[in-house]
Amino acid sequence: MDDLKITGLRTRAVNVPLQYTLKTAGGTIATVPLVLIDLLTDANVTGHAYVFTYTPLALKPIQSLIDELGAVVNGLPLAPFEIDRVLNARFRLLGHTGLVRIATAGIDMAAWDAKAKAHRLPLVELLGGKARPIPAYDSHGMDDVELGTKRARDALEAGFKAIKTKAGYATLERDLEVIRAIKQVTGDSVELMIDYNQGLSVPEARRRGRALEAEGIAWIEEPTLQHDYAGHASIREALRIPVQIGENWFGPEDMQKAIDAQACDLCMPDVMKIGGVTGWLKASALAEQHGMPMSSHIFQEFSAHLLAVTPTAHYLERMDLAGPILDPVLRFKDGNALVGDEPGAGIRWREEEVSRFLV
Ligand code: SMN
Ligand code: MG
Repeated sequence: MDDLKITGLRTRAVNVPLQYTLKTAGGTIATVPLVLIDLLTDANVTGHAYVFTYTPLALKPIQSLIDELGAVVNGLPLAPFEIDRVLNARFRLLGHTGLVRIATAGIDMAAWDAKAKAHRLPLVELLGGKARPIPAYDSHGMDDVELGTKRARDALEAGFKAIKTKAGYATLERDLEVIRAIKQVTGDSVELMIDYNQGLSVPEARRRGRALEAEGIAWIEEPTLQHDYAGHASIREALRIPVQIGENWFGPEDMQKAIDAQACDLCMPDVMKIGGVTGWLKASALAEQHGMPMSSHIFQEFSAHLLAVTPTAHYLERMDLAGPILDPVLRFKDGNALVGDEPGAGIRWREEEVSRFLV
């Protein structure tokens, strides 16, 4: 079992439709460009993972990077920390960030999935944990009043106890109008989070944030430019609402810089940008040492396993970006995410749908 090796790698690029166009203050996502990874091994199991390229423009370059890395990982032991060491060294000079980090993270996730399958364990158990229901929030876009309130009602009906919506409309008054309309639907027993997707200047974030203080908001997310940790620290200083960031951290090294700058109360690394499962495990140790509640960002299938072994686990973000091409292994019940007991991370391609959306 211990001398398992990687024997090959295959990628496919797809562009998957969305039920609702995802509007954010930082730009709109109309379709979901994904690179699907199949990592072949000599254990008669194939590891599956996908990476999300945000824009179709980056789909082919990222696919091509992953394909090139196939030659680097071919023959390596199916040991993600070993692969991590090799790939970190390989990109010391270029920099292990951006598209490169996305590519290596995809391989890391597929390797963990394959290893869990080889041991016939759900990923959470391979990591030494035990599956448990993870509180999940339903994540929405900048949907305005009509769609925003409809989605809030649908989420409550589906059993969610927490919802996130996006703001950053042209004026504070418009933000308040939409937020109050949604709050009217959710009432006070459901947590409501607000995501600004980097849309505000620092002073405007302080101004809007103060106005939101009376609305009972659970967190304010990325109020200003993601790399401006000092700016986030000054917003945090001015507000009673917890500041949430992390989806744009490339590697635990970015998280460390944000912690040093005291930029946030809460964190939500993205399992892809943080460096895959291996990167997440390093990040979760940092969160624990700083007493920082840690949520996930998209990638709900892997994240449900990972949050179960995260000491300061907070919320799983339910945003079903890959839903159309996946079998629904991950389930949601009474506002919780439940991983099944099948081996791996719960990524199973619906091949017919994959063919339909192939690029
Ligand atoms: C987000 C998710 C997916 C694409 C773009 C932005 C986001 C979130 O900021 O937190 O859900
Ligand atoms: Mg966000």
